Amino acid sequence: MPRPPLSPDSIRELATELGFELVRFGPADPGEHAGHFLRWLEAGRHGEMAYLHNNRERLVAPDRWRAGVKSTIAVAADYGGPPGELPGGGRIARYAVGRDYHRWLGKRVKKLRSRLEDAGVPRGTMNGGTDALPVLERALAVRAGIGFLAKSSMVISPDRGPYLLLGELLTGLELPPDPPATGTCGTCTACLDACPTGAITAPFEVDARRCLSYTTIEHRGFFAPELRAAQGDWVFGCDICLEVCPFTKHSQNRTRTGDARPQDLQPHRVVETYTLVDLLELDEARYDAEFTGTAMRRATRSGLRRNAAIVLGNRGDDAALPGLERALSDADPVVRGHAAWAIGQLDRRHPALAGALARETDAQVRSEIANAQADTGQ
Ligand code: B12
Ligand code: SF4
Ligand code: SF4
Repeated sequence: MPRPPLSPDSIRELATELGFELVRFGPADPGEHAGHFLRWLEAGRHGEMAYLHNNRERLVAPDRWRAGVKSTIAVAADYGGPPGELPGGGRIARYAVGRDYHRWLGKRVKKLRSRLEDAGVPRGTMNGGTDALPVLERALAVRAGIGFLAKSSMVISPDRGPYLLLGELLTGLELPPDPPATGTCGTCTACLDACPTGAITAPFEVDARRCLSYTTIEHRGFFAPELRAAQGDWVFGCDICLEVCPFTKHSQNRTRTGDARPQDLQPHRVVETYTLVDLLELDEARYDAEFTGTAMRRATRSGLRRNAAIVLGNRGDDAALPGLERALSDADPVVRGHAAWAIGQLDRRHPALAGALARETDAQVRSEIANAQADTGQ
């Protein structure tokens, strides 16, 4: 059995020096979490995230794609902080406010790997990343004792709370497993009660198709009108089930603002400067030049513009009408359709809707315009 060239304590120290708030050792397989994941897929709760279904065999058994893997070095970064808000309104989930975590956290995990290699762990025997490997990161983190599995399906650290980004290094080293984290949800149901879409269908069960983090980020194209109103002010992702959680007070970055925050967590320029109308009118060149390096890029330009239209409709501010009217002539049918919905929320008799219907040729957009004009009793 290969033994670590470094003691487990020195591995922990190295990882802590690199800035990880939590470092724990556990098995390199998801154990009993695998069955739950497979049932979740079978129920179709992954929606259009086909990569989860296509990679299911690798996800539930890392030794199928990495022979000899024995342990996980599970790491977590506490990213809690003030709400992410665009100037003039429109909310961004906290994890996406700063630099893209795939970059800064991913780089940190790679650094840990190269430090361990420098210390004698054979090169090429470890795989690491954050949201980059075909693994169930929450399962590995729970099994390593980073946190407990909460009713919101988040991994919550009793010491740091729910605002944790997870990463891991899978290794062939035998590392002594850490004990499970203490803490449970107890009788609390705050996240189930607060979720605006009912996406937490039961404790520990999230139907991704209803989660705003899915509809605003992963879902392409049009989405169900009843979920648009529930989106409220959220332009990208949603933090409600974390915000209402009593464990949130344990996040040690929660109250740090401005320069007191770690640099990677400081708001990206686009979050500080873009208004909802700027986002609605985002062109390809600015999207490429200004959104590179943000997690928001994942939603695609069309998705960000669609989300901005929905939030403008939800905010009910007539000042958004000129921008929404321009969007009725946009080249992207998804933007046209959601702009029509938003105008309908503000004023269903608005003449721009009739004008748009007269020239519109796309069947789905035509139906959006007709629905926007319909008397819904508002
Ligand atoms: C797909 C995905 C999503 C989907 C689906 C989320 C979901 N709850 O299923 C969507 C797009 C909705 C999403 C949303 C968010 N996500 Co996400 N997402 C993922 C991803 C890529 C895969 C997760 C997955 O496989 N889901 C399927 C479900 C079934 O598995 P699971 O979420 O791991 O949940 C476990 C439990 O359900 C458990 N389980 C449930 N019941 C029971 C019962 C028993 C007895 C047992 C043993 C286990 C068990 O089994 C599962 C496996 O452990 C991971 C990265 C990764 N590769 O793991 C990030 C990840 C889970 N997401 C993350 C984050 C931060 C978020 C958001 C907070 C982002 C935001 N603010 O907008 C929200 C949170 C919403 C929520 N309440 O879950 C973090 C979670 C960190 C943490 N502390 O838990 C991850 C780990 C990314 C990372 N590297 O940090 N996400
Ligand atoms: S992220 Fe928002 S929509 Fe998704 S489960 Fe949590 S509260 Fe519900
Ligand atoms: S809000 Fe309550 S039920 Fe939900 S995750 Fe936090 S402690 Fe658990």
